Amino acid sequence: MNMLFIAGPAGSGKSLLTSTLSTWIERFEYSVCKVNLDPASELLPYVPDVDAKRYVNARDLMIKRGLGPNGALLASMDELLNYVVDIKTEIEDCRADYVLVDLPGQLEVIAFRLPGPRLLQELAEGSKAAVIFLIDARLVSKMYSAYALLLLALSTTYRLNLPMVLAVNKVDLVVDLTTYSNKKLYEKLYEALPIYRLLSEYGECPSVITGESFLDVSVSVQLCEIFRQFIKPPTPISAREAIGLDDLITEIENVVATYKEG
Ligand SMILES: Nc1nc2c(ncn2[C@@H]2O[C@H](COP(=O)(O)OP(=O)(O)OP(=O)(O)O)[C@@H](O)[C@H]2O)c(=O)[nH]1
Ligand SMILES: [Mg+2]
Repeated sequence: MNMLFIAGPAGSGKSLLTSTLSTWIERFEYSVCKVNLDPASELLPYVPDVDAKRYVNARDLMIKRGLGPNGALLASMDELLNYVVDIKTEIEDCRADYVLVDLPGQLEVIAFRLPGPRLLQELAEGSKAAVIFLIDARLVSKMYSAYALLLLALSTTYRLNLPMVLAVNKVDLVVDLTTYSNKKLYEKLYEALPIYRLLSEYGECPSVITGESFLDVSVSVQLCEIFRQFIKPPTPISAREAIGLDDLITEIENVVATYKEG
């Protein structure tokens, strides 16, 4: 069983990817279990096989405990930990080749507080697991925002302690996909999105950030070198147009195969 946690900032396309990727995987005769782990989700673009909202509903907690939306989500994740065995049993009962876990968009509750990483670790135990970290293509159209999102992705990996595949989603919004071919797409993205210049091996780090305004150029150069050591250029995808999903699965298979538990 491959357990893929779909993470990323709010609105990056996690739920739509859960839907599109499951349809795409099923076409290859593999079975998929779709898990909604967002207790605050309202409308989902797929029918979950396992739904955290059956156990904990953030909206109900808001009303019952007089909490605001953020506090209710934090409280929901604490509550969910009490049901981790039930959720895991439901997932195992799916007996699926792939489990796609759609996570809440508030990265704070997933990665930066105690219950999130614990919940994911317990669900992942015994499976081959990886995190797909989605970045909205429109948010990395400037070099400084590419830095910020890569730092966020790296810190999320450290907190979750799971292998990660980085994907830039919504590429349909930044490049014209009508003449789509893999090579052309990468060329266009290299021009359109600085994150590809930053992470590709063409051009040394100092030349890549020339002309950009940074708080500290030497730190930025060092960070660029660190990024290149740990992060491959992200897989470009469009959850809406079902583009790049074959490359995404290949990347996932690669990181899962090289990952050693513990
Ligand atoms: N054009 C385009 N729109 C997309 C793509 N992926 C997602 N969207 C849209 O982006 C919006 C947010 O998508 P969701 O799937 O709800 O994003 P999410 O990450 O699950 O959002 P939260 O759970 O609220 O954090 C929706 O309007 C989607 O239709 C894409 O590849 N291309
Ligand atoms: Mg969602």
